[in-house]
Amino acid sequence: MTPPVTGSDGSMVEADEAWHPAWLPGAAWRAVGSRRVLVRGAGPVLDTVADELTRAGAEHGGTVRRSTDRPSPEPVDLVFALTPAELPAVPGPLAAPGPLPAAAGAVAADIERRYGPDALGTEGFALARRDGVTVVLADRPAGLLYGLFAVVRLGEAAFDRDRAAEAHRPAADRRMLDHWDNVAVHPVTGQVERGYAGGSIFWRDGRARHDLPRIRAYGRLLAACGVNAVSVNNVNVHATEALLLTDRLGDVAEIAEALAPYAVRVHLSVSFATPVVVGGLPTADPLDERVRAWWTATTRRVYERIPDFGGYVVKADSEGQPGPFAYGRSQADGANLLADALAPTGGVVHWRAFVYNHRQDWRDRSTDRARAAFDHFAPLDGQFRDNVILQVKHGPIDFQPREPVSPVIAAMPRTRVAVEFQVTQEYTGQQRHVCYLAPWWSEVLRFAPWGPDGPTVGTLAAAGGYGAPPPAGGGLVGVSNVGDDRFWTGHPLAQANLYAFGRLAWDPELDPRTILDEWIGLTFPPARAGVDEAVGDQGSVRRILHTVMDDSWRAYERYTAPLGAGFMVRPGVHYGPDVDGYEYTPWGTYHFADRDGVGVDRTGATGTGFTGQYPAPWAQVYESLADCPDELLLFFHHVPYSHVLRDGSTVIQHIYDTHFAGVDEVIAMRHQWVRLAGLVDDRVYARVTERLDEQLRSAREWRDQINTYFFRKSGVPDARGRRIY
Ligand code: GCW
Repeated sequence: MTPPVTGSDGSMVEADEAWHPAWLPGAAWRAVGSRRVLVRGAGPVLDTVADELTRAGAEHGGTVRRSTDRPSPEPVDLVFALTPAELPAVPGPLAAPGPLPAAAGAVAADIERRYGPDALGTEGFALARRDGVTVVLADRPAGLLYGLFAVVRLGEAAFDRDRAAEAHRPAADRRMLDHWDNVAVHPVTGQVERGYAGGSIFWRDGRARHDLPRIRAYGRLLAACGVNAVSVNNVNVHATEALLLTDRLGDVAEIAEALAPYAVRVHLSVSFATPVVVGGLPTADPLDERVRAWWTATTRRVYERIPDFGGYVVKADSEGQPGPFAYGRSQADGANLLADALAPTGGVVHWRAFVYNHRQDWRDRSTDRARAAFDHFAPLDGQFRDNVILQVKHGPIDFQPREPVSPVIAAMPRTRVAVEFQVTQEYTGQQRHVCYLAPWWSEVLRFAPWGPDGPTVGTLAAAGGYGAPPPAGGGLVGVSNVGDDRFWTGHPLAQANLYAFGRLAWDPELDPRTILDEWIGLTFPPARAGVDEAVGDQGSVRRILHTVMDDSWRAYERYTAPLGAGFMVRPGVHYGPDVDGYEYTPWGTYHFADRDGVGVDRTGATGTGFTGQYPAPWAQVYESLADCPDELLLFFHHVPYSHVLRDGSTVIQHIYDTHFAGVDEVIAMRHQWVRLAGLVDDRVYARVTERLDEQLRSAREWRDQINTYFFRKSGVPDARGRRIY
């Protein structure tokens, strides 16, 4: 049974019919819900912790006591306690007003001994078990919330043996989801731009939906995977959405209030032209005093209404969005204008680095879209205010299934940098294909721009950069894949991408397989207590889901665009193959296939010079045809079809082989999946089955178009004589 969700008005609504519980079904709470719990501390987030525990207790037979209740000699199994910054020895003030079990005091002392003071920060928690009591301590309320979900993840393992005290805190302070939701349905991009999960949970047909139970349930899911910020409207800000900052601020405040109990802060995407389109000023010039005054006053009003407002997200001078270029000003001038307005209240501006010429001439081989972000932003390093976070897409182009890491991430030591991923599957199967993206993101996060001895992208994103003094933190941002669909994400298995994004933002070192395992355990828990999750039906669910999902991103890569080529998709919708769809367009996304070869020469020696934007050793690795990793070959080099890859295969044979193999993998996925009939919720089963049929159809289409295209271009037959059209 799905747990009821407390509406913001305090009423209980039964969620089961309305939406799928994702990774928080009632059964996932069995271990926690059957314990005697003590919660020490007060405040809205602590109330959330206590409410969650109370609800779980009601379902599974446990009890919850608040420290504000009358002291009781009753023993407890699980303690959640806020610690004062100075951790006292028990029984001291930590124990007031009722005595805490001695175990809690001992854990506090252990943590301080092992990690020193302030080990937990604003969101961290300590977890330990001793003397039969599992103890979660935190310095701040959000830490206890994250600690609660950590215990839920552990399940019985949180109670089965002693655990040495361990401090857990997120790598990155900012773990944010950007919604590309429109308030008013846009004639081209609809209610949610690149949304594949129905409508928006926030907006419908020009208005706020006021569906607070659902927004709260969303906040709950986000907290349970570690996300702590959400921007609630599309980065392409149209006329109606521009009003969210002013006339419709109340709608934003309502969302903020619904999410606050789960420690999720709200941000807004704003248009750089708002002073003109909403404020009635003749200009939006960032250096104009009237413009500055307008942003300052407007921002002050936002904070009066939403005191914990996070800040602004801005897409400027990009794909038709207005920006400082119109006034002959730099991107730094633009970002700093908003940063100054936000500074007094502690807000930040997420300024996107996705600036490029989307009206280029395809005949012009010297312009390279991959270069654009670096060319625009690297020279501005050091010019941004401290509360500007430059939000950089993880690859230099645009969320393709394979790209190198953006060189901007390693180019700006004096700028706070956040890395942006696309959880919504625009270019990775649009939530009709199973495509578990954590292995892809993990590769990016583990990439070391200066070679194996240097920091990784994960470290840089968490720290915000690598300059001295260290910047004040960057973050990880994901474009949300959530909509009002019953399963939240259209494809039920795409929930794993949302979950994994949060977990990787919390800890970029986590292994994608481990994350998937966590997600499976939470989402598909045994229906009964006492079931061994490793054997029988439960074991099958786990094994089969791993088989279907672990390698699904690479399978997707195999049956779509080869060797880092990218963008062989149908223009506009970006679903399904269209090899030349973008080849003669102004979008800057070409593959240059001809009868002799394919790929983009981005070398310094003979190409666009993009390789020179990387530091050593990668500049040299990518420049060299011999050293360039095969999976990025066509991103960096134009090669003949006869070029031999590391496995001895030619490029053309590799294209044929991977495309046949990719489709076979989808067939195998489908075979595996049908074994889950009766073992998972019927509605999940039906939805995934239907999507796998489409995935197989689409994969075959990809295989046949790609293979046929390259066979016709090259005239080289498949060495294995398979059918090509
Ligand atoms: O990938 C492209 C998408 C656009 C999107 C843009 C961006 C919101 O096709 O739909 O616009 O990226 O990231 O701004």
